Amino acid sequence: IMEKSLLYPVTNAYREDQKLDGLWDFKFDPASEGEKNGWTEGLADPIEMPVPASFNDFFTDKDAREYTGDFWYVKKVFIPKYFEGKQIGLRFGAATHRATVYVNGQKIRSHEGGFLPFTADITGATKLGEENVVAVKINNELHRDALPAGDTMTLKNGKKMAKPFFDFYNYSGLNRSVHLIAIPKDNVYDYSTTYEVSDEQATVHYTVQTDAQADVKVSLADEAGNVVATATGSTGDLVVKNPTLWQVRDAYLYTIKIQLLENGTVVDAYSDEIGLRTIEIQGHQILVNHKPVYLKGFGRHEDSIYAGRAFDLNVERRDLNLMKWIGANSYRSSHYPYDEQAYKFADREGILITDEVPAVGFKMAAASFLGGLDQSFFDGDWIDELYKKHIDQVKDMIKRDKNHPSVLAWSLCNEPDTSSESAVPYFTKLFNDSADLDPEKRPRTFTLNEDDTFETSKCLKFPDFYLLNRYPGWYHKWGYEISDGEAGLRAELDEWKNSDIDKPIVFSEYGADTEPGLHKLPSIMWSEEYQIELLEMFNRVFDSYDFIRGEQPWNLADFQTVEGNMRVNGNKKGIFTRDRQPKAAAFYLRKRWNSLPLSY
Ligand code: GCB
Repeated sequence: IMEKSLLYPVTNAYREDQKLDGLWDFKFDPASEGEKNGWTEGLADPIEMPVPASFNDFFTDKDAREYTGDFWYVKKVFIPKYFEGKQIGLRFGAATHRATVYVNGQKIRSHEGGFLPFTADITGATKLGEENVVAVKINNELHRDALPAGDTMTLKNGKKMAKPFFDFYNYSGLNRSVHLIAIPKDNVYDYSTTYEVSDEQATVHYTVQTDAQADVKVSLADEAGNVVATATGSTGDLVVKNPTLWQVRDAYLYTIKIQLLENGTVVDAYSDEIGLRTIEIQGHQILVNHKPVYLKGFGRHEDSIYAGRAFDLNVERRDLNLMKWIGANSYRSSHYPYDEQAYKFADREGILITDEVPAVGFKMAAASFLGGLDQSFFDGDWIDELYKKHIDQVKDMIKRDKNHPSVLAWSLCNEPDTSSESAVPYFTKLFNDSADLDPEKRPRTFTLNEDDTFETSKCLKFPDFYLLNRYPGWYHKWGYEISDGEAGLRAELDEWKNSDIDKPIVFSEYGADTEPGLHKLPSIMWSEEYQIELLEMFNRVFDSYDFIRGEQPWNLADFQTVEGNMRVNGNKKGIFTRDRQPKAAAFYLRKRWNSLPLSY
């Protein structure tokens, strides 16, 4: 079910937003007996668990860290009397991967999808001016018909174990903030904007969504707070003379203020920061405000020590500073939509985001080192069920993130198996069903795995621009063979060049696992020297083709994965360590990126 409103919560004269972060009662429910045992109204002998956080890395015993199944969070929440007459909701930023919400023992709703927000309308279930018991049952199992895709197996000892078809740890829990919100019954539940810009004038075409029979007033103010345009009606235009445009790494934000009026009285208001800018693809160029942009940046993860996949403002602040220091202007929210606060940061810093839905693991063979099978993913009998969840999450991602100036494009999948014909109907549906979701019609794409080449992929007609994930020098043609890796890469790119396709290509993944502090002359794989040599090789290639319009090495920082013989305490392809300190490659990239012009 598509969420009706995904507006970020605010407090103003009409709306209330209280964060319910802090300690919650927590308990594992391996036999799924929570409801039967009355856990909807409170837990006996709970563990105190921080929110937002993944539960995993707090534990010192492995059964708890690896726990797969149902688990519960419970908190007593005081709901003030002055919420009377309002629509009251609990908004979960992310519950990994599926959740059911109860208030005072009453089931309110369920939600599937661990990386997007949902709101439980608890208006009818709450006692005002009293403490209410909020209980959330979460399940973190992985399935082939769910996003991200994987299996859940049962060990001989009866314990369940998650088997991801993807390369990041299955960190679970309430990974983002929980908000108690109260909004007027007659409210603005969504809005959107599209833009036309020139140096002399910008026009914001807006649409406001409301069910109320109310008048709509909209205004736009500059950063100094001066109102520069006003309009009335649920759709209309805001015209700005001599606008300050939102530019890459030179952001400027206007505040849009939407008011609902009934009989001349304001009944609801919502304000948000927007950027005046356009995004287009023209031939093999990516254009922002009609000018070419070359992407420099990273694939990333929401991942840090102690709290796993929890959104952490401190880590995000540090990551943004590292990206600015190194000369980056963009990133991909690999492999799931990040916390909304990340997009607000990027809006403010002029960073471009390729926003990715958690459609990852849609390829059995690529996950073979993780235990995958060698069959075409899209031949599976799980596909219809998976598609429903996939398109649902595409809808919610676009709905949630469409108003951020930082969002450049939508990535609808990471490394799907598109070299078999069975992918074609799936991707035809996916691209048809998502065509009209974004009022700005930003480019849509997905990443092409190593096996999905110019020759083998059956789905090259779908993306507006291409994201290539390529690992010569690491997963094949590694070490001293890297020169053959370079030759192979050039051979593929020559095929793109000689084809009649004229669209931008962005390298969205390439890299080498690197143990910080390991030095070797001459280089050897895993050394800091080898990581630089691999980047140099790719950069030589990028500089030889003008349709390559961006480079985003894998990954900004080292991150946690499942344990296995391919991973030494996680994926070490970070340019920075997991605690966000530079490897030698960071200084190399900084030099290159700070010398490349924006339009390179
Ligand atoms: C990929 C995946 C990414 C992995 C990376 C790697 O192709 O998209 O999730 O972490 O390769 O390092 O193997």
